[in-house]
Amino acid sequence: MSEVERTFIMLKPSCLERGLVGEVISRFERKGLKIVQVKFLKMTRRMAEELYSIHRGKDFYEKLVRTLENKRVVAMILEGRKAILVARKIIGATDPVNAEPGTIRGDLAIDLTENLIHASDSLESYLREYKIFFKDEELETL
Ligand code: FUP
Repeated sequence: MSEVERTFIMLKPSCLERGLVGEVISRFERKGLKIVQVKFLKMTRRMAEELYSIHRGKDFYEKLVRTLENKRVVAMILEGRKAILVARKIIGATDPVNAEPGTIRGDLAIDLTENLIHASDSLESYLREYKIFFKDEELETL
């Protein structure tokens, strides 16, 4: 069975505000992951709630949704060998304080909620999350 898979990545508003879009995308490309699709878009409250639906009810949920609501993000689909696991390793631990140097969060972030980037953590998450941002026909490779 092929190990090639896809993953969903979202560069958070803080990543755009700090001018780190190129730096972050370049780290994935240098690793060997291919960009299948990429787009800038403005997040609605509904999209933010859907992306973080597993955290609904937690004390940080409202703050988390507000960091995305009506803000510009970059959504993308990456492809490569074990892409879901590889992207999570490149990103580093959720809390940038614990993220290892050499990872995106370890090198470039310090705030927990504004930790620059989101990446699907499982195939199940990927299949749910990419649909919030992309139509299937947008992901067909030519
Ligand atoms: P991750 O998949 O690494 O983005 O991490 P989680 O799904 O656990 O968390 C989702 C987002 O909630 C993270 F980007 C950071 C934020 N968060 C907080 O703001 N406070 C917390 O206590 C935990 C997570």
